[in-house]
Amino acid sequence: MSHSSQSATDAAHGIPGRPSVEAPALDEPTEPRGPLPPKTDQSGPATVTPTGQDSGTAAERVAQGGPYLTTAQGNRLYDTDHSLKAGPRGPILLQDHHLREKITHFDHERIPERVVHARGAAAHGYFKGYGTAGNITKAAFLAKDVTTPVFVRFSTVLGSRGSADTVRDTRGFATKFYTSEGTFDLVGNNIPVFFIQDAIKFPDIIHAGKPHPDREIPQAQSAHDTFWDFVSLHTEATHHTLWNMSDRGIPRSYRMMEGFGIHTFRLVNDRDETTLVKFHWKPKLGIHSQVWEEAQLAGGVDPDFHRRDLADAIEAGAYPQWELGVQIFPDTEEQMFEGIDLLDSTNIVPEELAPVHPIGLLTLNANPSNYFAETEQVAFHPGHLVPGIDITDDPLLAGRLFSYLDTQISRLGGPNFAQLPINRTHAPVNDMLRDGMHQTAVHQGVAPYRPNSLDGGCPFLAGAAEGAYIEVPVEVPAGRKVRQAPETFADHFSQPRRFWLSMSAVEREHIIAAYTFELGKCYEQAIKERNLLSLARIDPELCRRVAAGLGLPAPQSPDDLPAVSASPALSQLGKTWPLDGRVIGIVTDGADPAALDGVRAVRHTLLTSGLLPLVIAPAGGTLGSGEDALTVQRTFATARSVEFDAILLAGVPAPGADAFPARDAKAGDTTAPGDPDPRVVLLVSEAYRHGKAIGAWGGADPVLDAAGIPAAAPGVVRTGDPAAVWDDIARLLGRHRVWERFEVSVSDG
Ligand code: HDE
Repeated sequence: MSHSSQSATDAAHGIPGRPSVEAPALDEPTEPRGPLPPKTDQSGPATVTPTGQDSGTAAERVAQGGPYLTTAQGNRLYDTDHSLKAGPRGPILLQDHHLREKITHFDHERIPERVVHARGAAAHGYFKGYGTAGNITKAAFLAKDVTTPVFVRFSTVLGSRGSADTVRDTRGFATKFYTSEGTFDLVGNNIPVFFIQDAIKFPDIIHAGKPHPDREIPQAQSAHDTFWDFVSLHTEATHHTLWNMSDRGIPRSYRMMEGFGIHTFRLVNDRDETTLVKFHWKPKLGIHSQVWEEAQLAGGVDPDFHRRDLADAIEAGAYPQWELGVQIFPDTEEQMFEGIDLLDSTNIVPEELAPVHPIGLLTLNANPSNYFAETEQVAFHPGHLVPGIDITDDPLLAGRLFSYLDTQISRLGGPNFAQLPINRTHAPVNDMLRDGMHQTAVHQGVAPYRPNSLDGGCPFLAGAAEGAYIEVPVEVPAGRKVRQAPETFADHFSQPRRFWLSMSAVEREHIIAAYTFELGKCYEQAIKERNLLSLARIDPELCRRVAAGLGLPAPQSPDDLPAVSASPALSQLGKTWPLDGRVIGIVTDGADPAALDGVRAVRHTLLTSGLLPLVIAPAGGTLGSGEDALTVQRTFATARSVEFDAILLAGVPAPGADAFPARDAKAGDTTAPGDPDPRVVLLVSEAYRHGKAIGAWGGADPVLDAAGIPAAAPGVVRTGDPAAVWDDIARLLGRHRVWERFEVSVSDG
């Protein structure tokens, strides 16, 4: 509201004594208007359950409504920019309730961040069961043609809320299924094993991984002494750490990661037969990673890289999808499968031994409309189960069943967090939980206890026929009370060795480089040496190469390295994948109309194929004119290679220049007039180094030459025809990277 129209409004409202200050008119609305209609993604979880029960009104969810600004008590306000004072230059009056309410509320806007998994991004979606699990579970949401709303939160583990997305870390993959039988949370990770076998060690591993307590550095990193100290002294952490050091620790996108329930769960069908399972999420787009330098650059250039990627893809309609699958094992007394202890969460069962059976499809199709209300306040818990899904005695899972409820009480300020809109179940609630901090329900009746004779005996108890959750009455193994792990938990190296043997040569090179980097960041020599001892027990070549990088002698590997076979399913290479939502940078100087026609044509092809083309030019604005004008989306100043999965160089040299994109000489330049712009050369050389496909037409050779790219370099397509260039690039992109470009000297897997 401009000041001049403000005084007019004041006069109309009869507010005395407001001086009229002449100020330039601001481009703001001067008439109150109703709230904008809600965006399609603002509705949150459905408010009416499949059984017709109201799970919270839409009005409670969208707190702001109506044309006028009010206090929390609903008083309309005439000014929110000036405190109430004794004269314009006088002291502020304590009686200014609006000032105190506004500042007090602001003072308390932050809640404690999650102690782990603080940094996250989330989306709404739905899950459709295939009905293929009916034989092993009675869970209704897995039945054919049942659609269940979901909310999924992805996260890093170690970093604070404001840390970078692309750090080397495990990623959380937590799914809340709002089923008709109650909420089921599958609180998993993108790595199928965990650091520890018993929950009692969780505070220890997290203390070791978090920043050092004296200086609080490093943020969101495992490359420091305390982490590697822990890992070397707790060899059960070797397997998870190896996954972290592999490409799985630096995903390209949340959309391109697997998810795992990790623990073994027990399913029960309607004949009360039980089966043990491990849950897997398989991304439709395949499993892809960044390369380390790219991840580091993205951490600085765009710390929100994964958050942005997820939100942009959903907004563009490239809805990410995952298939839910289960590995199935007989529920035997010893709970072992092919010699693998199913209660030890540092183990996987190779898919070659137990295939993953698909049981449903997850689609994420809506971004949250309020980060705090949804992504921050969502509260997951592995104990949120539905009939048909039960737990096992995995000692890691047991501790989690305690921890998640406990942590929400301090994080969300009391025991009533289930009433927050994002946490509300879509099944009817009829509990006897009363009062407490932040109670928003107005419970009726006088007898919140059972049995009672005052409220007509209500509520009643359900049996199996009415869909009650009844724990599977499994035998509990008898034994002495001990603080002890079973003997089968003692093998910490055969599973890591299997992982190493399953990697392709280029993936092994990445693992070697990651260990060399992380251990190279440690100060204590003893910590490096102890970790080399662990590497020697995984593989002699891995140990020798890392030791060479650290400048330390490589310890001898034992003669009896575990005799395990590779699991080809663990490698990320060797397949081709859909390109939905991939980001393609098209660099042009916009000088030649024919070249722009090529850009338009390729852009159209990309858009209609579900990819995201971004036009990069020397300056912002538009290229060409009229209806065909192209909007510049990135400039040479704002574009950096890490944003793109492939680069296209489009155009011909600007008239009079002998190179593309030509650059005007400026004072202090080391480049000559007509040399390619160094920012474009950097873009291309980084993309090349990171194994990205590069296409060029119309005079881009000087850029490629300046970037040091050889004439016959793999994955660089130079022809005259833009459509042909794109066809080749699309084929290359299906393999994610031009793997041939990476130097490999390790032996092949
Ligand atoms: Fe968690 N974990 N965790 N965790 N975890 C939390 O709960 C904990 C573990 C996982 O997006 C906390 O609400 C213990 C395994 C995810 O909101 C806390 C142990 C797996 C998320 C907690 C584990 C996970 C969490 C912190 C060892 C993969 C983020 C905030 C026994 C299967 C969920 C919160 C979200 C969050 C405790 C181990 C996954 C403190 C004690 C194993 C994805 O309760």
